[in-house]
Parts: sequence; structure tokens; C-alpha cells
Amino acid sequence: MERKEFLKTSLGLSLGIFAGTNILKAKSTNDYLVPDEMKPINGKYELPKLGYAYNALEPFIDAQTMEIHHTKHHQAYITKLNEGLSKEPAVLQKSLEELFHDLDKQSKELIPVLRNHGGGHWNHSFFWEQLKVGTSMGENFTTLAIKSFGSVEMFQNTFNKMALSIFGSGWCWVILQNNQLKIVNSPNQENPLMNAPKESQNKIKILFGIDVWEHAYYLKYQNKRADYVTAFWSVLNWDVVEKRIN
Ligand code: MN3
Repeated sequence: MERKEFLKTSLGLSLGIFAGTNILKAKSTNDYLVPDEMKPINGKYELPKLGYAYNALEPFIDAQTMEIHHTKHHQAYITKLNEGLSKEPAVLQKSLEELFHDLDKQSKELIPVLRNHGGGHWNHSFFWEQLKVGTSMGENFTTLAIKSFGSVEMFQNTFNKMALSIFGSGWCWVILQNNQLKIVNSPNQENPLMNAPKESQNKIKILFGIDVWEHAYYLKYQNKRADYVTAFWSVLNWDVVEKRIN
């Protein structure tokens, strides 16, 4: 079996081709922008468009879950983030990433706003951007996975275990640091940028993450988080992951 085919099969990736675009803040359909500098527009954050239809991830993630997740859950984080930031207008000049990096240096009123609602907005924007059915793991990621975990299978098994080990709500992330892949969990709406030391923050790149809050999967998978984590591999946009590496 050819190596690429083997990887595809072993990851259970769909071979289906989806012709839609998957761009959150695109300059063109072939371009995309990681939200590494999310700033409010006219003092407010807004709900980003998905760049694909709510049913685009069927049957792995259902349309109803996507619509509620996007228009209700994500919107609620944005509404509360805007509310919280409006009380401290000076921070509106800064990007969310700058504020995350210096999270514990913010006022005690602002810290929970940023941690919960700032994180909620950033994490979901980042998540939507990396979803698409029918892509395959790229060369750069494959090389990193083998180097860091011994094999693609070991990488994937470790990720699955980590995602399943989160007690309650949170995220499991794959980050690139010192040219090694690492898998890290964060509770609630936290992410690996929060309170990361500046120098190492510059070196940390988040490549992708999975939202394991029940709202991300409960309608379709109920209590079976493992089935949702398995399905996630069929909707991860490996093309975006490759771009995030570079
Ligand atoms: Mn969510």
C-alpha cells in the first residue's frame, strides 16, 4: 500500500471531496489567515462567518449542532466578551493574543472575561477554520508526528487518549514547540497561549484543537465522546494544519 493511502486508511479519513471553501478571514479562496492577531472592529468583536455550510461536515458533525454551536454558543462568548471589554476600553487597542499572553497582569475584573469569553471567541474562531471533510495529512505534519511520537498511529492514539481524559469541559490541543509536536489539554475555554512566557509564546504555534464541551457533540453522540473524537479525524482540515506549521 502506498504510504499516503496507508495513512489515510489508518486515520479513517474520508476520501470524499468537498468543493466548498473553509476560510474564516480570507483574502481569496486560496488564502487564509490564522487569527494570530484578533482585534475588535470599531470596539467590538463580531461572529465570524464559517466559510462553509452548517451541513458541510455531515455525517461526522451534524448541521443542527454546527448551527447552535456557532450562532448560540460562540455568539454568547462574543456578547459577553464585548460587554466585559467595554468597561476597560484601553484594552480594545490590544489583540486577544497579547492579552492572553499577559493574562494574569490584567485587572481582576478583566481576567475572567478574557479567560472565559475571550478564550471562547478565540478558540471557536480557530476551530471553525480548521474543519473540512476530505483532506489528507500533509507531509510536514506527518514528518513531525513521526519525529515526536514515533509514528502517526502513536500520535493519533495519544491525542485520542488525551481528548478523552479531559474531565468536564475543555479542549485538547496540538502545539508545535521547539520543532516538536506536543499534545496539551486546557479546561473550559483556556488555551495554550494564556500566560505563556513571551519568548516561548513566540515559539508556540497551536496547530489544531478539539472542542470537547458536550455542546460540540451531544445532539449526535450523546455521552459517547469517543465516537465524536473518532469522527473529528474525518473533519480536520489538514491543509489548514500544514499552513499553520509554516
Ligand atoms: Mn464549543
